[in-house]
Amino acid sequence: MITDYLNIDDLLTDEQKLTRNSVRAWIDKYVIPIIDELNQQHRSPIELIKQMGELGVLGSFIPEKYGGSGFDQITYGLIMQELERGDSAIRSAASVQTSLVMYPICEFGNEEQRMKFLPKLANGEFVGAFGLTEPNHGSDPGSMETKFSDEGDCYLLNGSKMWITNAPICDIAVVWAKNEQNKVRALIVEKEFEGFSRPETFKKWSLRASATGELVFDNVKVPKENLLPNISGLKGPMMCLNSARYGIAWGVLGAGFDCFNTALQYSQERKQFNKPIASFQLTQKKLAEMLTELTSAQLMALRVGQLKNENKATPAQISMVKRNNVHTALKIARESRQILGAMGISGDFPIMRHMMNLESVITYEGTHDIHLLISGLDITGIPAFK
Ligand code: TGC
Ligand code: FAD
Repeated sequence: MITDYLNIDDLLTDEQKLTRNSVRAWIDKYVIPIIDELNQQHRSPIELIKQMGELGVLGSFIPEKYGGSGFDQITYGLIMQELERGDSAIRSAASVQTSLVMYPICEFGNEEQRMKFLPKLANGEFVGAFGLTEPNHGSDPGSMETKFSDEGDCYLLNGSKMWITNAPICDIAVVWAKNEQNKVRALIVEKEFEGFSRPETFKKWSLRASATGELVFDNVKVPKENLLPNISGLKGPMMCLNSARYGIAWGVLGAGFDCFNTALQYSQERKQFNKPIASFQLTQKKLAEMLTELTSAQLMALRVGQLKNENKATPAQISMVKRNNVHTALKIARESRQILGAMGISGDFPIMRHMMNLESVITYEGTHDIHLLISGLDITGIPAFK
């Protein structure tokens, strides 16, 4: 098994390695044995989310006084890498909870909101969701139609969100909606609020172990204390996305290395024409290129992690690493599947499952092309979105 060709471990602290190894062991013990079956059954493992709370991987960079683990950004990345080696659905659940629900409450909320919600999100008692995408607005969230009005004693919320991770199982959702002044704000919507429903989206061929759904708001009365006071404008959800996109850049390394190592081992054992298929130059070319690309992706993730720890990572740098690393992992999943021949499509190996998951990962948190345009804007100074 090769996971560290350039001795990147030498650049990590003992605490970072210890945390990574404990998440690795948890994935081996509790996720790997059941993950194919969960995917075959299209079942999301809420019990694993609770266990992740106990393990301390929900809110890993949130301060300890709110129930988080207070880890640095590289540790957060390493955790995401190990979770996604298990399955993108497991990483997704932790990404959403940490970067898209706990982070905005911590960063944009007041102290009462932090104390009320963060400890329960950290220990897995509460599951959170993040509502930005709508049926008519995905890449262009600034045109969202979901809106709320001030009714004096509460806000009245109307609209809907689509393709929302954890929607059917969430206890609370951080929902981005426009107020009467057309400003994007965030409301915490709790599952028992009247008029709030969360239908599940079925028939997915990707992220089958993740509960995806809609958030529908039909005249939902939201108490005024559930508005996040310290953020206004589209930069709010975008700041959350910076954190989640960064985590994805690490996460997909886990899926990519799992595919690579499965293909490596299979190619050493499988014989055709009386020789292991690993002895053919064409197979070696595939393996050598895969490891080179994965190692480059690892270094990019590490460098952006260092910049994030220093509060210097720019949104465009994060877009570049998200785009590059997801694309790399997806290419590696496809190449690895080829190496296994027919066995590559079997649930006895993880490759096809990772490949199907990565088809979502390359679309959510900003599509492959949207991230290219973000890089294009950063390089040229000219926006090409509109
Ligand atoms: P634009 O005019 O460029 O920006 C509006 C305001 O936002 C600010 N901003 C950012 N701030 C911080 N970080 C960023 N990355 C930012 N990007 C933009 C910007 O400075 C501006 O601020 P201000 O103060 O001047 O108003 O906005 P635009 O309408 O032209 O859109 C730009 C675009 C296309 C880049 C952006 O909207 C985009 O990235 N679209 C992709 C949407 C997306 O990523 N959606 C993800 C939904 S959540 C999800 O997928 C979760 S999956 C979870 C899982 O299961 O793991
Ligand atoms: P569209 O925006 O309609 O894009 C369709 C195509 O057009 C893409 O190829 C895109 O690159 C291209 N395109 C769009 N605009 C341009 C342009 N200006 N120039 C060139 N090409 C362009 N969202 C949430 O808010 N919360 C979640 O928890 C969440 N979880 C998700 C889970 C899953 C499994 C999936 C699949 C999605 C999830 N999403 C979530 C939604 C996700 O963020 C969106 O799907 C994504 O942002 C793209 O939006 P869209 O699907 O509407 O595609």
